Amino acid sequence: MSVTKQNSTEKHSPGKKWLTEEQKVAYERDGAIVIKGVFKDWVETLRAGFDKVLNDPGEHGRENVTGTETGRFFEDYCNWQRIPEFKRWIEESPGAAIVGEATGSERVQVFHEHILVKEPGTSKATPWHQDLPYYCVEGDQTGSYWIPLDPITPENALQVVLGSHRWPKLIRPSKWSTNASWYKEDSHFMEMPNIDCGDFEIMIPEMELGDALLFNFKTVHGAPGNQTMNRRRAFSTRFMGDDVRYIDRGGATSPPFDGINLNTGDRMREDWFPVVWRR
Ligand SMILES: O=C(O)CCC(=O)C(=O)O
Repeated sequence: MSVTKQNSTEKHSPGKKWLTEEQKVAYERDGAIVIKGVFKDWVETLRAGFDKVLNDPGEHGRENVTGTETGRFFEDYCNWQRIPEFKRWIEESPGAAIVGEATGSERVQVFHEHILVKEPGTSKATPWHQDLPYYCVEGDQTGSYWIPLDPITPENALQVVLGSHRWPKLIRPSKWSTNASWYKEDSHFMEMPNIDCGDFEIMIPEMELGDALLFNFKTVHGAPGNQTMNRRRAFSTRFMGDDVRYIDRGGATSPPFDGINLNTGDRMREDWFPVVWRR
């Protein structure tokens, strides 16, 4: 059986449940869960797509290591329509179905995918942040995957602050290099608390190849640099469930989605963000 057929069968298995009741409760309570082994057959496919983007970055490709810092921290996003491996993962893997289950949604749309690589010896950390304030969407029924494509250790894994998706206000988004405000008007956001003060429960997931960390767009997350001897590639995809709507944040978001032509409160347009799973 070809890999494509096998993966299609996986996604469309009628009635197949990917999550246990405990995992669904944990997703609601903690805003993040580790899903073990489900994406084993996809690691090679995603690595192939990842290499294509590295060799031919898109318009959003960005180097995060500058000046005297060491290593390389490169990221890029919104390439899935031109990278067949990513398109197949979005349309044929159980990823969208799992987000449907985790969020109790009737339908799931793809928002975008994202790649991140930290080469060995990269000092640059990923600062603690929430993704939602950077996005042109609002909603609670959301799911982002973080799928390592190289073996990871607690030294270079993504870390999440459990329960932070339920904080009463969104955190002020900022430019990672300078901490300058992302938007001109941001008085309605709150400042990031000191996550390392000991008051917060931080999950540092233990993951193997084929595992995924699934987290809510509001869950605070961050990662150290990569001081190991191995590359650390991570592939991510952001999916949107039933209650997700467009919001005009008063400035360019990340990703920017120029020309989206929606008003606050509109459903996300299906020609740009296709429905990839229905219950
Ligand atoms: O891989 C990282 O260091 C950061 C990942 C991240 O922030 C994300 O996927 O939203």
